[in-house]
Amino acid sequence: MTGVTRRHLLVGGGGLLLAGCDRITTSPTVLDTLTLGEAANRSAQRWLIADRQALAPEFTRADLSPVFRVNGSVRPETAEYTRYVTNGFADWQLRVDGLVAQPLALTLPQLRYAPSRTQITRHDCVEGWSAIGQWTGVPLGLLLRRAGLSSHARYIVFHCADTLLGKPYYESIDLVDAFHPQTILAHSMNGAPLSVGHGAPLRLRVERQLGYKQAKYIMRIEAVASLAALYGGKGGYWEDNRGYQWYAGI
Ligand SMILES: Nc1nc2c(c(=O)[nH]1)N[C@H]1C(S)=C(S)[C@@H](COP(=O)(O)O)O[C@H]1N2
Ligand SMILES: [Mo]
Repeated sequence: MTGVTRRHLLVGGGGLLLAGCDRITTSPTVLDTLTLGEAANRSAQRWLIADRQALAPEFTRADLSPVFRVNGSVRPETAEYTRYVTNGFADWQLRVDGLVAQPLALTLPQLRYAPSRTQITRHDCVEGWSAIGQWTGVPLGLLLRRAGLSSHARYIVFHCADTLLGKPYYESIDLVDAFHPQTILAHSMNGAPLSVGHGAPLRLRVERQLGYKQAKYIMRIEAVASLAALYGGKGGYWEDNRGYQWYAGI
């Protein structure tokens, strides 16, 4: 896919709006007919979009935390997941479906050999701890483009292998975060395959958000137009059950 199409996907209508905004605010005749409120709204929107696309800070190997806590689920307890662990995820496949032209089923070797990004970032958990780790994985945007994301899709949902207090763990992000350059499906941490504790075989890194959005044990990725029909309807396990914010930006 070309850079132009990618950019279009990244900024969507926002890019068009910003172009129009520049023209409008430099034209005195049009400025006269605008209320102050409308101009202020456009300006605020410009800053909001720019802010969502900014990169999270990246660190060096010297900054890696000697201990990176394992938190939440440490090992999904289903028979299916136990079988995956026993055979080294040889028959595991990531499904990508929902509002896509071409649903995908990808093996771990396919994901490992796909183009990848490595980043050293700080993970911030709402419970009050942070840790710096190195993550390697496939940019989510790349997979979504390969699957032919529909123009009706608004959210990307991550279905996980584990349950907490009997409820399935899931999370979701919007397309700005899905196509953010640091949003990857990590298969490796600190240069080694992801451990079970940290979410083997695949976990999300969405670096502009808090720890609970970093879904571990991803089994299926679903593109949807609305979050309302999924589980509690609020877009994630913590959002449904604990009232956490859906957008956990940092
Ligand atoms: N599937 C799944 N993903 C999850 C969790 C979980 O319990 N299950 N916990 C979340 C929380 S609250 C945090 S802080 C991080 C912890 O990641 P870590 O175990 O690699 O430190 O994973 C997040 N992703
Ligand atoms: Mo967390």
